[in-house]
Amino acid sequence: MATLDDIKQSVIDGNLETTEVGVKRALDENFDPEAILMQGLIPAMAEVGERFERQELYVPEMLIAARAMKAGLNLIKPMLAESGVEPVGKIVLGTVKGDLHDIGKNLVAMMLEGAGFEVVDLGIDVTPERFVEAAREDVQIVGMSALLTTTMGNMKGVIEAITGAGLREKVKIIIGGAPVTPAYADEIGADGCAPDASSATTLAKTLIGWVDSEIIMPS
Ligand code: B1M
Repeated sequence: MATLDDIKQSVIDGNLETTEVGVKRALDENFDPEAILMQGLIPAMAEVGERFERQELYVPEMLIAARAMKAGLNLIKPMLAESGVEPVGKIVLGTVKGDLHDIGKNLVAMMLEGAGFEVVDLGIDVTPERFVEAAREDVQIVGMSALLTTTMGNMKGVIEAITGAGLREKVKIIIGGAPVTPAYADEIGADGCAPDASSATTLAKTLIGWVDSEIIMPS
C-alpha cells in the first residue's frame, strides 16, 4: 500500500509531479483506479480539509493540493469513464452560484460518464438562469453541487427558477456536496441527494428508471 500512501502524501504536499508519478506507477502496478481514488486521492483532500480547519494550512496550500488532486484524477479519468455504450440519459451538472469547489462535481461527472450518461458540465459559480437554460434542452436530470454552507441555499433558488420556468415536471433534480443532507433535499424539493459520486450514479439511474436504490431518496 506504500504506493497509495505516497499518492496521498503527494496530494497533501501539493506536489503535482510526484502525484502524477505515483498514480502512473500505481496504474503500472495494476492497482484498481477506484482504489487509487478511494484510498489515495480522496483521503488526501479530507486530510487537507482537516488541516485547514486546524489552521495548519491556508487557502493557497488548499488550492495547490486541489491542483495535484486534479492532475491525479485526470490520469485515472479514462478508466473511470470507460463504458463504450450508448448514453443511458443526459444530465446537466454544475456547482451553484458563489461556489468555486469543483473536484467533487468533476468526480460525479466522471462516474456518471462511466455509467453511460452524457454529461453537460456547466462548471462552477453557475447562476440559476444558466441552470434553467440548460434544463430547457433535451436532458432528464439537473444536478447541483455545493461545498459551502453559505452557498447550498442557492440550490433552492435554482429549483424555484426551474419551477418558475415551467420545467419542474420535465427534469429530475439531484443535489450533493459535503453539507447537503437528505432532509435538506426534501426541504427544497429536490428529487434526491447522494453522499458520493458512486451513489450519485445509482441515484441518477434510479430516477430515470434504470435500477432500484435503497438509499439517498428524500422521504
Ligand atoms: Co474550500 N472549503 N473553501 N477550497 N475546501 C471546504 C469545503 C471546507 C469544508 C474546509 C474546512 O473548513 N474544513 C470549508 C467549508 C466550510 C463550510 O462551509 N462549512 C471551505 C472553505 C471555508 C473555503 C473558503 C471560504 C476558504 C476561504 O477563502 N477562506 C473558500 C470558498 C471559495 C468559494 O467557493 N467561493 C474555499 C476555497 C477552496 C479552494 C479554491 C482553495 C479549494 C477548491 C479547489 C477546487 O475545487 N477546484 C478548496 C478545497 C480543496 C477544499 C477542501 C479541502 C476539499 C474539497 C474537495 O475537493 N474534496 C474542503 C474540505 C473537505 O471537503 N474536507 C474545503 C474532495 C471531493 C472529492 O469531495 O467535494 O465533498 P467533495 O465531493 C464528494 C461529495 O461531496 C459528493 O461526491 C463527491 C465525490 O465523492 N458530491 C456530490 C459533490 N457534489 C455532488 C453532486 C451530486 C452528488 C454528490 O449530485 C449532483
